[in-house]
Amino acid sequence: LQNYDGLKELIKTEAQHLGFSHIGYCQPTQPPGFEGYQDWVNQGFSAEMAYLQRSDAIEKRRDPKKLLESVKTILVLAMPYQPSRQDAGTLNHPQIASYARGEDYHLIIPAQLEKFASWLETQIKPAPLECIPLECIPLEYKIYTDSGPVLERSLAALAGLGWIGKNSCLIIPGQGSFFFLAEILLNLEFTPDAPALYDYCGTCRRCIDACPTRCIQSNKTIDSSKCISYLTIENKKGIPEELREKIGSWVFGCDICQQVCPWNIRFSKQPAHSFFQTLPQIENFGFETIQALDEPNFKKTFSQSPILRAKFRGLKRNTITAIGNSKNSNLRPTLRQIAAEEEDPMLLDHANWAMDRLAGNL
Ligand code: B12
Ligand code: SF4
Ligand code: SF4
Repeated sequence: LQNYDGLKELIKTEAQHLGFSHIGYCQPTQPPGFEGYQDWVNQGFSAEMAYLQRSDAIEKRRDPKKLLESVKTILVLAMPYQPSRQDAGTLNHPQIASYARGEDYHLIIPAQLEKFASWLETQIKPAPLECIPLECIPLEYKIYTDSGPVLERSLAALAGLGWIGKNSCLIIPGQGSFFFLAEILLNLEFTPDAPALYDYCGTCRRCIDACPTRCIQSNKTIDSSKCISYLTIENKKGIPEELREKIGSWVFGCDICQQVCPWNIRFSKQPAHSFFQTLPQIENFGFETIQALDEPNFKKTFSQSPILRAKFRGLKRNTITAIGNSKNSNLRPTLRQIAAEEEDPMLLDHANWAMDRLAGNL
């Protein structure tokens, strides 16, 4: 079978040109973290994210050939985004996770991956006269970025990109963890990279100690049911009362366990590409903005933003909670008005809680 290692340098240059800072190759075998993943799901740590629990999808995570039968190599790519400059501890402004401050990566990265695949096709296509029938296989590929049953962090470690930190994020030496992962499954043979067997967390446990809800477990996994990122994005119900205070001012996602990481403090740098520039509607989002929004307005305002995933109801719930935590008594009239007009029992419950908290009763 033909090996395409001769293209590796060109591939690296093209990937960088498209915004990917790092790239690694691995074989489509069972990812090293698969058994850990199964345990994690079985112990209920995936909370109510049903897409992580479906047995057919679990089987696809185990065996990438179930995603693309002809796969020979998985290319794992990292695309950096801009870490937010906001002060992590601030209570007087709603906080939005860095990854969600720019245009939605689910819109940007697939387009870049498709461009990459088209380019690769031109590189492997032999000139018509050189074509020996058996070797002239057309390119087959599948692309993923947070969009399918793929164990992205495990594959990235297997492809040598970096190590899994105690906060469960993949960390690239000299780069940190503020990046997205993406994969291209290819029917082309490449020599795999050496897996990242190092672990530079050492005795550090800053992320574990800084996590407001103490949801980072000792085996580099998260109890999602307590993670602010889960509670403010994926969770469609009310935020459990005992956790509302811990949410602080986070209204979408949470960066704390990455912000305190020495590998981010020391190394995270401005990405070369500016895909994820903060959108004006994110920059301008204040506590009171929520009052001026309704469902259609929300959809229009955040049509290009990852925030759409929380839905209007989720963003409103989170913002009400954050107002409750703000210690800003000037926001009482805002809460009072929300409570007076609110018909949704879940949101009304949060508004009443927030009024009590702002009044210093909780
Ligand atoms: C579900 C999910 C969540 C859940 C659960 C998170 C979690 N830690 O499990 C919630 C909603 C909480 C979440 C939050 C966030 N997420 Co998320 N999430 C995912 C998703 C869809 C699946 C993750 C998963 O399967 N978790 C279950 C655990 C058990 O699996 P795992 O995290 O892959 O961990 C494996 C490795 O640790 C491996 N392992 C452990 N030790 C070792 C050692 C070696 C040598 C090897 C090879 C492997 C290995 O075993 C584990 C099991 O397989 C992935 C995309 C994907 N398809 O993979 C994005 C993803 C992990 N999320 C991402 C991001 C950016 C975030 C947030 C930063 C967003 C935010 N700011 O709010 C936070 C970070 C929270 C945190 N500390 O993890 C990025 C992470 C990039 C990175 N640098 O790691 C991903 C990869 C999306 C992407 N394509 O970029 N997320
Ligand atoms: S994202 Fe926030 S809540 Fe979740 S593990 Fe990290 S610090 Fe804890
Ligand atoms: S804060 Fe420390 S323990 Fe946590 S991921 Fe970073 S280096 Fe590892």
